[in-house]
Amino acid sequence: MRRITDEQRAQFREQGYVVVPGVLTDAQLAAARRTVAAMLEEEPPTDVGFHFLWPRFNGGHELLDLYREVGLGELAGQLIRPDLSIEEPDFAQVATTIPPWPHRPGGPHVDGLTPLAADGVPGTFTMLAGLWLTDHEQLDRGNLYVWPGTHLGLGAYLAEHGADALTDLDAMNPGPYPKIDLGSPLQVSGPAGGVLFAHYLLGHNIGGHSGTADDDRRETIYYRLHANGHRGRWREVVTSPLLEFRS
Ligand SMILES: O=C(O)CCC(=O)C(=O)O
Ligand SMILES: [Fe+2]
Repeated sequence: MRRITDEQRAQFREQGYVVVPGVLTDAQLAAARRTVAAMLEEEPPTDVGFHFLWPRFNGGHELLDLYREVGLGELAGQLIRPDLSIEEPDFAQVATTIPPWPHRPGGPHVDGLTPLAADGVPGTFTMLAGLWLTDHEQLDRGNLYVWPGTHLGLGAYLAEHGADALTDLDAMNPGPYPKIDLGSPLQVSGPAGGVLFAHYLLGHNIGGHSGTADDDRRETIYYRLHANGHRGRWREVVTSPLLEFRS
């Protein structure tokens, strides 16, 4: 079982994200790539650019088996308070980017708002976990853009305006993300087999892929993770962004 270091926990708290390298073994990586290839055969991309699949687990799925084998819940659990645990997810996102797709995001977004659920409750969660099935060592290979520290800025904005301001899509247009001081974005990078953990409130967006048609597509498997009890305290969590996290 990999351990998250104090430095990695501090980076997550301050910057809103951390990359933990070497989480998948070569065998797990190869098996996950075969699973994704089979899923993409069923629903192939029709063009360059991003292509997402949203498999639901319904109690059993190869991507749920992968989550369990990798110990992703336990690993993410080392970022949150010891009295909390990570609930098993019931769906994943297979995120691929087919080159060549020159693209730079104009700004960040926050997940779970477009569309809003019928009850108007935003689809908040504790953190995003992204398993990198392809190399992210070079930039512009489909690497995610993040705006470091914006989890704290968005939390402060919501503390001032009230948690329900998260659903004010006019004020959050175009992201959805409010007009707070964003600083400069960066592309997250590292070798295949690593995991990116990102705070729910962290501003982020999909990046371009400047490879040629002969280059590998980018492949990431995202799981949206909730600490137990998250849905009952989402208003507190989004106005106090480190509430669920371990120091
Ligand atoms: O393409 C990615 O890596 C991220 C996509 C994303 O942010 C989303 O689907 O919410
Ligand atoms: Fe997103």
